[in-house]
Amino acid sequence: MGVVNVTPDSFSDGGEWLEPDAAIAHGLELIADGADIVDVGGESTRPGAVRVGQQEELRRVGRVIAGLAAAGACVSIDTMRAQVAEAALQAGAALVNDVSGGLADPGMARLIADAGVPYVVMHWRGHSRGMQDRAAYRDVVGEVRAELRQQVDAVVADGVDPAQIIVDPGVGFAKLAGHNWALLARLGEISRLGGHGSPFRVLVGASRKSFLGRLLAAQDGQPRPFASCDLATISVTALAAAAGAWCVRVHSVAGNADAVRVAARWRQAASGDGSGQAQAQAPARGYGDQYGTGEPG
Ligand code: PMM
Repeated sequence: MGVVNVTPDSFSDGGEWLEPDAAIAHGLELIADGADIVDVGGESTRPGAVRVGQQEELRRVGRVIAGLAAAGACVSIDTMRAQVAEAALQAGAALVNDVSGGLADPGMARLIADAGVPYVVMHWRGHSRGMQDRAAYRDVVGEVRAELRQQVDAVVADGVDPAQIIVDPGVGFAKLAGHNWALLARLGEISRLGGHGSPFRVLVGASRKSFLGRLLAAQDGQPRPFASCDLATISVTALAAAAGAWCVRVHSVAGNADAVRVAARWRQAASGDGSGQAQAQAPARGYGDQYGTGEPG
């Protein structure tokens, strides 16, 4: 999944794709680089971000989604608002990526239930402003699993088909670096929340996030700038994909698409392909099928 943030203030690409034609061209570039899905967002969720108004969010994403969908791209809308998701689906989006996992807008689950589209439910403890104050856990994997399960239960109770749900541990959302690493290292447990036909497909959004820059800090302690964290992102992608993640959300696609293909071949070999002859499968498309559907990842 390649990212197009149509925002002035996103962490790594804020301001770059505010102009619709530039955003559309960038989305098509991500597809050409190997993305199966382009995730379009009009509201930054970086720690401390202030919310954007609904009309402005709609204005930012509308033309971009319509342009990408018309060009044949599989588009996801990154929004917490049901009305933005609805307009995006009308404009041609095929998937809704809700970082609040149904908690920010009580109308979201009903919309998803009616639309019958894939729905990303991310672990979330509240809006970006003040979010890091909530990064307190005694057992981060256990608590994230329990809270994510509650979010899933709530949207299913509102009519969402469990088979359409993709879960996401919410890397960097009310999490400190150690929390992120613990969740990444135990992705299999995130997929197995119990109930509703679990295991769920898992999406991971670690791309260029600050815990990578902090890991790779210089000797003087200066975190590595996000623009130099793409190789670290690719490493996370390889490990997450090898662990069975369905999808990774990334800003720069080419190296990550290669990593997904390597991981797919790795998994194939691990699952008993003893021939030693098979080639790595050509397309990244359709990868990530551990949890069942064969939809694009
Ligand atoms: N992270 C960001 C935005 N949307 N969606 C999902 N499902 N998971 C994430 O981890 C996620 C997301 C923030 O990243 P950016 O502003 O750097 O693109």
